[in-house]
Amino acid sequence: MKTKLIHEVRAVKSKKELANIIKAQRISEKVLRYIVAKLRTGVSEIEIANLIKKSFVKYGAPILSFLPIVAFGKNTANIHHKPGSAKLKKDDIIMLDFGCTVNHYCSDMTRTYFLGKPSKKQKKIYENVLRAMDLAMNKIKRGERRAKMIDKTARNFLNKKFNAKKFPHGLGHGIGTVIHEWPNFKPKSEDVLPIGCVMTIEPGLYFKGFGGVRIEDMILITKKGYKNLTNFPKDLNSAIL
Ligand SMILES: [Mn+2]
Repeated sequence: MKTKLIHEVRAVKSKKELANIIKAQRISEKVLRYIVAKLRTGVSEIEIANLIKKSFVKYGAPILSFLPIVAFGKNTANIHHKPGSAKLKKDDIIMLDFGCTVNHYCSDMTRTYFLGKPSKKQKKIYENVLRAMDLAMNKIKRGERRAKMIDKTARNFLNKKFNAKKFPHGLGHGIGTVIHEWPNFKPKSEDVLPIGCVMTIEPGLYFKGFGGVRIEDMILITKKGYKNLTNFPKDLNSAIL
């Protein structure tokens, strides 16, 4: 019998571990609901980031998975934007990426919003990112467990519609007591997803000087396919504020 390496053992979550991840995710969803209601013109990225941190404290999960990403307008083209003094303007794209920990287990979620009716280009970007996500998830549903093939499904679709450089990161990652753990969705990944691991699916498109869209859910890999652990709308209509 092949000895399992520690990262392979760690990837498969017990019921208890899973319950912690889900609890962390539910708290994040509460925070996101509250934050979305606070998105008005004139508010700054830093103010929203601070509000996110405060809300997690209020909901009993003060330890975050990572520092919240809050980006407005052109800043959404920056994958790991550090919240700054930029103020929210009408027609801006808004990117929110955050998560918290419960008993050391992390959650991770990204949503992108439009303050006002999106332009044709904004809409096209959003719809294609969402479609790429769907395609990847359907691939998993149909039994694909090779990380690189799942990444490829989303990547090939986006590369056909846009320049290949516009999706410059992996499709997602394992998540547990650390925010990024094995396995990884990347073009050159040799990882095979074990049943019981929790993965993020987070395609994105980024246009320097214009903005970007990333949408991220967490899924549990199951015998039959997957279970989406994220319970927060992501259809285009829900993304228009
Ligand atoms: Mn992530």
